[in-house]
Amino acid sequence: MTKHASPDEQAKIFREDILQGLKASRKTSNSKWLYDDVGSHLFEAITELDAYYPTRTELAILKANAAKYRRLAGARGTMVELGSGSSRKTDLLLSAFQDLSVYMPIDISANHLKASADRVRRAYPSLAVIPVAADFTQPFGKLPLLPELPILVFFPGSTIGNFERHAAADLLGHVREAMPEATMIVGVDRPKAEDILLEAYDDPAGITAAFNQNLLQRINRELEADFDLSAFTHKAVWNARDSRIEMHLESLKTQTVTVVGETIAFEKGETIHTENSHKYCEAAFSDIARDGGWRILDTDTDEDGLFSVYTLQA
Ligand code: AVJ
Repeated sequence: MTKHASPDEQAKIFREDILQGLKASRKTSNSKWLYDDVGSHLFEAITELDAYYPTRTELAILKANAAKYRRLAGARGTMVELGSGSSRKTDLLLSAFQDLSVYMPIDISANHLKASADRVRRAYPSLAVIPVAADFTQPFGKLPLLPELPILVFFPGSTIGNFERHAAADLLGHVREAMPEATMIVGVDRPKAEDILLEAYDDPAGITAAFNQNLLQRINRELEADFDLSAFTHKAVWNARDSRIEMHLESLKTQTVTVVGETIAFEKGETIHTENSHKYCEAAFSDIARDGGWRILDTDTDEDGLFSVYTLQA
């Protein structure tokens, strides 16, 4: 896990990854780079949108099943949260788990992490809050866990859907290696009508567009680049073959951009592929879980079948 990467090392990793993605024949950027401070705040704003159904749907499922998850967490247990994104979901579980001992949020955005850890400490003074700033797509290093306490890993928001299938299985495998006795609760978005999906990822208020375009601003800020934001537009497309929504930034004209001294050429209509959001039915997710060494113990779904929360054990 890159938890000990210094800010300088993080900057180097960002620079090299972005340059490599922009020089590829199909330009890409890992979706984790969307989440700098500004991006994390824009994402929180997305979760409040009417068009963005996943957050409220998952919250309702968690609420309806909180007592069951509490039993799984056990008494005086540890809750490890991967990608401590939405505070509302964390709150819901923490308030239901009154006898929890430790809360360990793991997130790539150190500032976002600090803010959410501070907030949880204020709201739950008797809880030990141990934030870990790390990129959980890398193998876990040693986590400061108390092995004798039961562990519930909470991985909400369909973040798992942002990974390619093999990477999703690898990630689940890393979690199992680090915490083989744990129970895991994973939120996973499901396939549904294309118009609902497109509206959720290209909302009328333009917040998702701003979230996507912030990547170019971030590259301009951190990599001495000169992206003209008005020359790129947000695009969401449904890729039926791979059962995923893709976000792209489309170049509106033929242009060149300078990024850390390198010239990157864009054709008109060429895109940077910035995110995948896979939508899995239970059978598809079960295959990924199995490849990561987990089996589905339980499935909780809303009545419209939009979203599922799976309980996994190794
Ligand atoms: C990070 C998985 C919660 O894929 O739905 C929201 C990110 N991107 N709108 C998703 C996202 C565009 C989101 N998750």
